[in-house]
Amino acid sequence: MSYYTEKNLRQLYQLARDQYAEWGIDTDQVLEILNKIAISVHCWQGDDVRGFENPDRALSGGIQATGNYPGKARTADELRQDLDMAFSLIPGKHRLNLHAIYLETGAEKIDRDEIEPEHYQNWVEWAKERGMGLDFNPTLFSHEAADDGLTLSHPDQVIREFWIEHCKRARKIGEYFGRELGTPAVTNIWIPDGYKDIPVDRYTPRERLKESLDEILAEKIDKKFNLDAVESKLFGIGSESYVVGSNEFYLAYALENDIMLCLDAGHFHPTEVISNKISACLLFMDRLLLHVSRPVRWDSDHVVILDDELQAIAQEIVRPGFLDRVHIGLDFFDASINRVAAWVIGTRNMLKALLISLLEPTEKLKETELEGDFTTRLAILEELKSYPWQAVWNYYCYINNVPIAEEWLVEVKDYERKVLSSR
Ligand code: RNT
Ligand code: ZN
Repeated sequence: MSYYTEKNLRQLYQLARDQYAEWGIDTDQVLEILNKIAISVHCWQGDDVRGFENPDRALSGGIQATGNYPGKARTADELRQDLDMAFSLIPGKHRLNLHAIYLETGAEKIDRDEIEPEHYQNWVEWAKERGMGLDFNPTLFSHEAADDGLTLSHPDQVIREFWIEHCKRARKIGEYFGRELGTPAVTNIWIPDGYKDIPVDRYTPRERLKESLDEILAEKIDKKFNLDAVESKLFGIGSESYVVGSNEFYLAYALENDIMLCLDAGHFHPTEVISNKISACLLFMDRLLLHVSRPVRWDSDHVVILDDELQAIAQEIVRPGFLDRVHIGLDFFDASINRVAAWVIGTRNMLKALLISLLEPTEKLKETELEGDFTTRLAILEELKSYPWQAVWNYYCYINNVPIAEEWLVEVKDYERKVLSSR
């Protein structure tokens, strides 16, 4: 029999509750807050960023899913089945983040400049049945019009216009999601544009990107339905020397145009962290989108683990009360492990990090900081690391009817045997 009986879980929770109460933390209230946080779970972990447009098409754009673990989703139905499995092992109600290449067109060939809301109708129905919100991304890679690594900043106007049209339609699809599901979709634009080697002209491609974005965003869409975001990057494979959409570019663009900036944890210099950018950005902008990821030596998109940076990200959202202003999206794709497990591990870790932050006596710590008592600040922060947040987490999983601790893995292995292995 499992150690995690109702009796044990409740007892451990009571003890933890009393211990946190000593610090003035109400764990019941913390769990209510945690329960309202919707993580935007990315669909593309389920099939190594391939999509259903053309399954033979290789992934391009300087991003890579490495590994060949069996059982990846080959159709939208398979992907939804895998997502249902993953969500059944994650506590709380979350969102799904779709890319344009996850469209369903039957036998019809629909190019990127022809996408319509109807091609995503099955996703909307699926989300509706589950009371979930959807987010969206135009796909400006894995397509012959992006094969030279340039899209919205391309010197060829015809190619630029093709991608502009794609992005305009993506925003309308975001609007459709928002209308249908009663929660705004975040439509995030990321482009791969850049050069492998040192460019002569860094200015003009950026000027072209600005013009393209201006055209894409010209139509005003009610923020009740769609929220626009732009995602910066430092470099990619094949764009090592120059990326058009750099952080300075998009930070300025987002501010000037009252849209959201997307900070991806893997898109900066190796020791530069997005946790330190949240407070600065939110002084000047209403909202932020995060792509929580884990870069290992480069923008490798490893599954998110409960490391220091993940906890720092959560602290920077929770401590100043930014839960309503930060959209937490995940962005990783590991093809070397069970993909359902990857979703479960990464999303549960994001939630654990948020829980740990919510259990912090922040006001008391701030007081010691203001008094200049940095000894106490460091001492308490370190002691809090061994407080029994696990008991609170396990209890949270229990009241949400999802497996406790590693028990979820049994279900994933079972699913692998029964479903994934026959693909
Ligand atoms: C690429 C960006 C981008 C993609 C997804 C698939 O470096 O992080 O967000 O990962 O759009
Ligand atoms: Zn990203």
